[in-house]
Parts: sequence; structure tokens; C-alpha cells
Amino acid sequence: MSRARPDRAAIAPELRRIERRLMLKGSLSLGGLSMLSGCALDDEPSVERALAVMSRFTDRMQALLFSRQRLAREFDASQITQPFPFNAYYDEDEVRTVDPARWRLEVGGLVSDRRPWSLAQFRALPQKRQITRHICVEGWSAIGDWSGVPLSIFLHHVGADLRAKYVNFRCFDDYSTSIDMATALHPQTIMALDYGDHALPSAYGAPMKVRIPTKLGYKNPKYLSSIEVTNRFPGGYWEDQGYNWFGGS
Ligand SMILES: Nc1nc2c(c(=O)[nH]1)N[C@H]1C(S)=C(S)[C@@H](COP(=O)(O)O)O[C@H]1N2
Ligand SMILES: [Mo]
Repeated sequence: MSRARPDRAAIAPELRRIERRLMLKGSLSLGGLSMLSGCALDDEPSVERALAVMSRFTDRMQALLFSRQRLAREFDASQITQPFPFNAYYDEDEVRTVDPARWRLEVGGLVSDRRPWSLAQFRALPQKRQITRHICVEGWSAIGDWSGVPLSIFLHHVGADLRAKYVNFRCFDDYSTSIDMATALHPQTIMALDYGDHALPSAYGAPMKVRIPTKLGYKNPKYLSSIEVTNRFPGGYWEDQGYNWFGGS
């Protein structure tokens, strides 16, 4: 038996909602969207495809609006959320740990020096501390106190091609995410080694989490294992399942 084709009536309210949002933004109508995406918008897969095209369009607009100078708000020590929540795509008792003395960060892609980095090398670089708000799309936010090496300093050290489009992060818990170069060079994007006055605990991504306060939680990779500079769109664990790629401000 063949699968029934979803009828237009069933998805009409969703289409109306999207159209209203497009019109409100004064940007595009559904007609325009269907031209942009080459989709007829009369079945579910077409709507999915159109939404994916829209999400990539939104990425480009957000990238244009992103300012390297605009800073995320910073808070006082008294405002830190206690205890800071744990989140991952698995439960806390499944957190993976590594021996910090043996951990190395793999470096790849468009960089002149691909030698892996040890924690001692990161500790030898200038550190920056900042108390910022982490926002998770699952509906919670929390203020935390991270410090570490600004990603821009690291990228300069490895001779990264700063005109490349993306920086891709892989993690040893099989997570991944990626960001645009402007965000990678933003002064508040740090490779965090510490939380408060201590080394990053395993729940928060030991030994290294990239803390990006201009981005949503899922774009802040914990348990970092490799970093790659690339012009090939890298996607990510949640982004490949439909989360907006830019995911920030
Ligand atoms: N390696 C790794 N990084 C990750 C995740 C993950 O599952 N694995 N989850 C992301 C999501 S959705 C959130 S909200 C934050 C949670 O960070 P926290 O545990 O420090 O609160 O980590 C992000 N980075
Ligand atoms: Mo999240």
C-alpha cells in the first residue's frame, strides 16, 4: 500500500503561520519562497525543503547583521547560577572523561601549522575571564563564569586562513558544531579551560569547551577534540537535524 500523500489542508495552518511571519518581516511571501526554493509547497517534504532553504537564507542575513564589535552582556559574580546546569544529548552519568595530561587538540584544515596542542600550551597563552549567560533552546538559561584562551589568539598562532568561511569543532563524545569566521574572531569567543577558579569540571566539558556567548547553547562545544578551518559547510550534530545553523546574534 502506498503512503497517503499529505493533503494541503492539513498543512495549511502551518503555511499561513509561515506566510504571516514572512510578511511581518517584510521580506518575502510564500510565493517568493517557493520560487527561491524551487518547491511547490503542496506536500510535506516540499515544505521541509522550503524551510531548510529559509533557514540557510536566515543564516546569511544573520551573518550580515553580525557585528564583531557588539558584545554579549557580562554579569557580576553574585549573579552566577548555582549550580550551573548540565546538558548534553545523553544523561550526566554517561559523561566521557579523558586524562588531561594525555589530551591533545587536533588542528586541521586551512592552517599553516597542524601540530596538535596540549593543555600546557593553552595554559601558556593569555587567558580571558567572562561571566555571561548561556541560553539553551530547550527553554532554560543560566549565567556562568568561564575563562580561557580567546579563539582569535589561537587561530593566529596556528596560522589559520582568516578569510576562510567556517571553523568546525569535533568533540570526543561524538558531538560537533561549527561557526562562521566572524564569530570565531569575536573578542568574547574563548577556548574555556576553567570554570570559576578551577579547571573545567567534566560535566561542563573538560578539558576544553568553546564558550561563545553570542551563540545559543548547542553552538558551544564541550569535550573538544579537534578544530578545523574550512570553506566547506560543516553543519553539526543538532544543525544537521534542523536547528538553525547561525544560531545566535
Ligand atoms: N560535546 C558536547 N557539547 C555540547 C553538547 C553535547 O551534547 N556535547 N550539548 C550542547 C547543548 S544543547 C547545551 S545547552 C550545552 C550545555 O552545556 P552545560 O552542560 O555546560 O550546561 O552544551 C552544548 N555543547
Ligand atoms: Mo542546548
